[in-house]
Amino acid sequence: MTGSGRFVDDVASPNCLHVAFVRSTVAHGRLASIGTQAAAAAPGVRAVFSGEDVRGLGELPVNPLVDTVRPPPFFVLAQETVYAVGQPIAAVVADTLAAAVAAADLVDVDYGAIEPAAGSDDPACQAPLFSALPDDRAFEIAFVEGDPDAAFAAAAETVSVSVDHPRVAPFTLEPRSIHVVFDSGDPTLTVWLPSQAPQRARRDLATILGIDPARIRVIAPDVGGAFGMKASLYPEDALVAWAALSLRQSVKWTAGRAEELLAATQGRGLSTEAQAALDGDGRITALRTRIRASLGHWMPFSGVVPARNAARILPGPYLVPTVDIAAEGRVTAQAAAGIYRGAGRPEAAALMERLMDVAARKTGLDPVELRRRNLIPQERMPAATPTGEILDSGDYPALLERACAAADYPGLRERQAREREAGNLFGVGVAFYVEPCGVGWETGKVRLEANGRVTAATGSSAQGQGRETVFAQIVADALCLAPDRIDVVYGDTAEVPEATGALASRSTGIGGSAIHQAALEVRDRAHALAARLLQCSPDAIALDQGGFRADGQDDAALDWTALARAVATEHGNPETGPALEANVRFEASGETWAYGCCIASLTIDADTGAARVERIVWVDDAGVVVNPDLAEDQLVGGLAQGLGQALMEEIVYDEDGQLVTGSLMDYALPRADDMPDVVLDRMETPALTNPLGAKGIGEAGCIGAPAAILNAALDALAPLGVRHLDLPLTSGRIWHAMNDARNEDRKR
Ligand code: SMO
Repeated sequence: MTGSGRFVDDVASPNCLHVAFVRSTVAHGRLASIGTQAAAAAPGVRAVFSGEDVRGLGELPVNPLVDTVRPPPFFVLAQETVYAVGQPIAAVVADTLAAAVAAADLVDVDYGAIEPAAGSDDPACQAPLFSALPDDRAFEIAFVEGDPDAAFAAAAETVSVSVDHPRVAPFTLEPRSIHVVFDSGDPTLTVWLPSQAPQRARRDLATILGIDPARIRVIAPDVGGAFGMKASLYPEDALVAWAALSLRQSVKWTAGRAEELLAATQGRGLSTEAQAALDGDGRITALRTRIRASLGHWMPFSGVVPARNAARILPGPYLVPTVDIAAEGRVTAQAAAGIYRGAGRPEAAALMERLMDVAARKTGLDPVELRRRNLIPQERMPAATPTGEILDSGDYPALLERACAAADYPGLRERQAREREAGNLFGVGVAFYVEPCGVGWETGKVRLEANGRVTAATGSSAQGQGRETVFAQIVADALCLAPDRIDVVYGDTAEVPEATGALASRSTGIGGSAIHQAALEVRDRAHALAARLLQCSPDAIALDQGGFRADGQDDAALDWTALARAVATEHGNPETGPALEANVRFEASGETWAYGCCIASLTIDADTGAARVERIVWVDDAGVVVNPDLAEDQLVGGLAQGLGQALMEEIVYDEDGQLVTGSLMDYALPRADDMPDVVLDRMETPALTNPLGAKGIGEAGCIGAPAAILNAALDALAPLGVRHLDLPLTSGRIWHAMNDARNEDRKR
């Protein structure tokens, strides 16, 4: 905001070279030849690299969450074949960016005969599919619980829905960037990289380059948004690091906007369908679901996550005993699909919430009443789900009632009746959602410095969420200190060698708990030290804002500055150690699940089909909230992205595999004036899996809001007989749906 941030592209190093990539202009082709001579001879050019130069490099590890995953090969630069438009084919390294870009234009790529190879023709993958890879199925996932066939045979009613989620662009304000500093006098390669997981980036880069991770230091300075898109290493990153090693000189690259649309990972791209069996009371007895993911031509580290999340989250917040859930990922001739804010959670929510509304229509029950009958009751918490998850805590029915009260749901339905009477299209959409917040561990280090300030080093990296503020609060609370006395550091493998990183809404719950425990450990050791210095029993002293104080001795306090001085004096004392420092690796005892409910009200212009979301009333339960202002901002920011997905965002490839939405002229991002009124409320049910009781909140806006908006749009159009809408809900799509329904009507 003030211009004082320091992003990777701001980092300067002497004699740094610049890279420009030559990218495939076709979705599938055999590389007959790559003419690099003219480019190599151009002014300022140091090297032109192509596939053959990087043939021996290693592959990017893919998270083995699905142990049978078969990722397509990872190419730093294309080898004999190109698999998607935008795939890097060659890299020009030059003294200036302008020289690199100009020379890249001179590289002459002959694609030979372009024959679309026979690949999957599965229309559900929504892609032009020219996959020439031997197996276009990279993974399968299945969950079966109970006897689905019997449950469906016994059903009083069955309903089915399908929801396809087009791919969307994560669109971080700061594009991808990497700056590799090579210093011949220093065996360590310093890699400036805006990564959510700098420690994993270091490991993966070492794997690809075939060098010792100890030779790499990754630093993520200020990061201008990530949203999952900056969680994995990219082919371009590997090339830049390899080029620095090969040329023994610093090298940098920053993606342009168009390159991001073309070659950054994209989100969603899941097509989903489901059937539900209902008993005579409107309770879902069984769920059958098929999920298909279009993966693109390579897999980032978390490539299986969206489909896996969507599958394992089902049946969401509802009590459904019997399930048959299958998911698969297919390689397609597109940019790689990766995790993006929500990562499977929005898809699970949309599917269940569509089913709820369709079931309500079929049974004649109000959509809220139907949800009431199906939500997991509070007394069942913690609840085991049919996919093997444990929903740790929460009161789903209470939150639903709270959302209905906040939205004046009965009032909305009355208004709807009036609007319909007047010939207006007005819809109300309810969406309940759950937000699993990650498993595993994170590191935290708290140290009392000699000057009395406190350093808190966390493995939870930061991308603009306000991490420093929240983590300083956590440490301040534990140490009875003002937050401005605490310096929060992160994102540097030299400071924090081991970490998981900022993913899956886990940072406050897991990373915050690590830092909280480290702070408590420092506090306890300081307490013992203070007792010794004040010459009294530990029971006789207490910590307050002024420091440690013996009972009844108001003036004789030992504050943190005095303690720091004492520690420095006693340097080498085995009891206090060289510094008052605690290192913690906190492992959560399980996954915590945030949840919430959005109620959207929306109008549709009957002439143009333009949908306008008027208002979203939203109750979220993220467990114990450390900083309410930042929590609200996470919700609203996520909502803006969720609104974009629901109403306008869509990556489009044509049937030749060309990217149609390659610029902001063609790819619609929501703007300030698209935002509805947002009314927020919250519940705070502590998480059971971490000592802070915190759940996640970062992805909620992308999860609940799109499903509520989709339901609201279909609710608005229900009188016309429109039963299905594809996302995003552009005016053109809605207009066509209305028109088709009217024509159907006329035929009847
Ligand atoms: S989509 Mo998140 O960065 O796990």
